[in-house]
Amino acid sequence: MKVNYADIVISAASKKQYPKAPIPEIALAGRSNVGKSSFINKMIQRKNLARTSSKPGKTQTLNFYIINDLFHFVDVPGYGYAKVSKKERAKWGEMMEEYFSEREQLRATALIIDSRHKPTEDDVIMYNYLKHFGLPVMVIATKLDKLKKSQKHKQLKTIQEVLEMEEEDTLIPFSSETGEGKELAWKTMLSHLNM
Ligand SMILES: Nc1nc2c(ncn2[C@@H]2O[C@H](COP(=O)(O)OP(=O)(O)O)[C@@H](O)[C@H]2O)c(=O)[nH]1
Ligand SMILES: [Mg+2]
Repeated sequence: MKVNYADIVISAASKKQYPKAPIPEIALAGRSNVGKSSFINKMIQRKNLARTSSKPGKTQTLNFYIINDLFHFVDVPGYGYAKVSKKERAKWGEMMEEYFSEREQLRATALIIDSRHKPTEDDVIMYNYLKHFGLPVMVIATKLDKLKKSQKHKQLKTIQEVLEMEEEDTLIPFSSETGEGKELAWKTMLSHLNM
């Protein structure tokens, strides 16, 4: 996929602000700091359109990106950051529910997981949460460049097993550093978008 055009549409704090254009969407979920923004930047070949930050738990907005005027990437706020107040946590939950339960043009999700570790309890909860909305989930096992070649197979198998991934869902080994997995990620996304 050649990306000729990509831009941020809006950082939305509530439903009222979601883009109205009825174009299909792919949402990206994952733990804070797991590499969501880096994934977007790598996929669209832009160094810093999606902001990568060292301050986890900061963004409490849904960031909508338009790609080639064809579809949206939606960067959903990360989870699992310890230093978040109860109030903020509740607000995050409401944002998730508001988006995932009602967004009609949402076609699939990408759940970004750190390939170096066993999925966390929060990762498992998020996978099941997305499945409960009937969504296809692409599991992106990122930071693969940080694994030794000999560890890759075992780690990928662990991810698949711990999440109890369903047949329809694709596990995609990925690295935002090297670009490994980019083609499979595009192929899978475009099929979910019917493109
Ligand atoms: N080595 C390596 N580092 C990565 C990769 N993806 C993300 N990072 C780093 O992980 C940190 C968090 O990335 P970011 O995209 O901001 O995570 P987000 O909070 O999920 O959006 C940054 O320092 C990135 O440079 C990857 O595939 N390989
Ligand atoms: Mg980010």
